[in-house]
Amino acid sequence: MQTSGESNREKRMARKLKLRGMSSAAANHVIDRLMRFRIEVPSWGYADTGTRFGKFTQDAAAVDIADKLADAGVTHAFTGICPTVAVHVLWDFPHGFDPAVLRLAKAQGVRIGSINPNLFQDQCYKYGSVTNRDPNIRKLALRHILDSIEIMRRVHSRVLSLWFADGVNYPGQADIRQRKALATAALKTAHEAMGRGQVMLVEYKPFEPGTYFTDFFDWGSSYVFAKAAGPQAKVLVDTGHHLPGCNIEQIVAWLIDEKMLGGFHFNDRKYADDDLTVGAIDPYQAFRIFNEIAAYEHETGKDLDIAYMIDQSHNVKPKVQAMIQTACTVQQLMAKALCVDRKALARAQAAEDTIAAEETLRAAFNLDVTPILEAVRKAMGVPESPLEAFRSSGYERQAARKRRAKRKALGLSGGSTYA
Ligand code: RM4
Ligand code: MN
Ligand code: MN
Repeated sequence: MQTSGESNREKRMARKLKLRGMSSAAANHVIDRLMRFRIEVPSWGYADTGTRFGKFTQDAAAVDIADKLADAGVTHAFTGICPTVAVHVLWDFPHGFDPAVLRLAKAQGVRIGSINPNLFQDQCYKYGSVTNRDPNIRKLALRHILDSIEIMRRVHSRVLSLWFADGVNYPGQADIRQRKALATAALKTAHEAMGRGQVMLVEYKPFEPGTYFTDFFDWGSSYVFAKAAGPQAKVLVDTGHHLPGCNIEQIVAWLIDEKMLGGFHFNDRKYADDDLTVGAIDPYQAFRIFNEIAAYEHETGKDLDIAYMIDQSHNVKPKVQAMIQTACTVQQLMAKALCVDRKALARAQAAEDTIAAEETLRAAFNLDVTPILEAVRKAMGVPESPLEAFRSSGYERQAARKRRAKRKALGLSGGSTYA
C-alpha cells in the first residue's frame, strides 16, 4: 500500500504494532486484505421491526425503500465497507419493482445486493411455500422466486438469497421425505432460471416458525438441497440459526473445504434467532469463524469468494448506529483473525502444544488492531471512528424529523400488537 514516503502517522502505526509483536510487513498485509473487505447491509435493518409480540417504533426508522437506501448510503459513507444493500422483495417493492430504485441507490452511493424473496408472510403459506401439499400454492411460491430472479437481472445482482419458513409444528402433521422432494424440485427449477454468474444461496434454520421441524433445518440439509439444485447453489450460514452449543466454525471450515460456502448472514444471539448486533454476546465466536476464513486465505493466497452480509433487526438500538457498530465490529474481528501468527500456530500444533496453540489464537483476539483499522479508514477516506463521527453528524435527528412528517402524511400509525 505504501511504497515510498511513509507518513509520520504510518510510521507511528508501525511502531505501535511492533510493540505488539507484529512486523510492519505483516501489518501491511492485513491492511491490504481489509482494503478489499466488504459487507452487505440488510434493508430491513433500517426499518421498524419487532418481536412476534409487537413492534416498537423509532421516529428515525426508514419508512420506505428511499429511506432505507439513504440510511445504507450514510452507513457506507461512514464505514467505507458497505456498498451494497440486500432487499426483501415484498418489503422493499410492495408495489412491484420500480427501476427508479436503481437511480435512488446510485444517488446514495450504494448498489442493490442480494435479492431475498418473501415466502413467509402471505396467508397462503400457512402450511408451507415450496413444500406446501397444495400444488397451486407451490406454484405461487415458485412464481415469486422466478420473479425475484428477474429482479436480480434488472438490478444486476449476483445473489439470490433463499430463506424458507417452511416447516411444521406437530409430529405427524406432514411427510418429511415428501417435503424434502418438493423443496428439491422447486430449487432445481429455480436454478435452471438463473443466469450465468448468478449464485443461489440456501439458508437454514433449526426452528421458527416451524417448531417441530423446518424443512431447511441445518447446514447438512442446505448442502444436500444446494447440491441437488445445481452448481450455482451454495450454503448460506446465518450465525443466529444454530442450536446452542453448535460449533459454527467447524461447519464453516467444512463448507469452505467442500467449496460449498456461499456466504454469511452475521448477527449475534444469546438464545435463538435473536438478531442482535455482531459481537454483542460472543465476539470470540465471530472471531473463530473469521479465523477459519483467514486460515484458508493464508493457505491458498486467495480471497474466499463469498457473500458477507449482515442480517439483523434492531428493535432497541437506533438503526444506523447499530449497523455502523456492526460493520466496524465485523471489520475489527476480521482484522484480528488476519493477525493470527500462522507459523506459530502450525509449530504449536505440530508439537502438540495445546496451550501455545490456543494462546496464539487468543493473542490475536486480544490484539488492539485500532492502528490497523485507522490506517484502513484513512486510506478509504472515511472517519477513523465511524460510530463517533456518525453520532455527532446530526443525521439521525434530521431523519427523525423528515420521517415523522412522512408517516403523518401517509397516515401510517405505529406498530402492531400480538393479538
Ligand atoms: C429469517 C432469516 C432470513 C431473513 C428473515 C427476515 O430469520 O434469517 O435470512 O431474511 O429472517
Ligand atoms: Mn438470515
Ligand atoms: Mn434469522
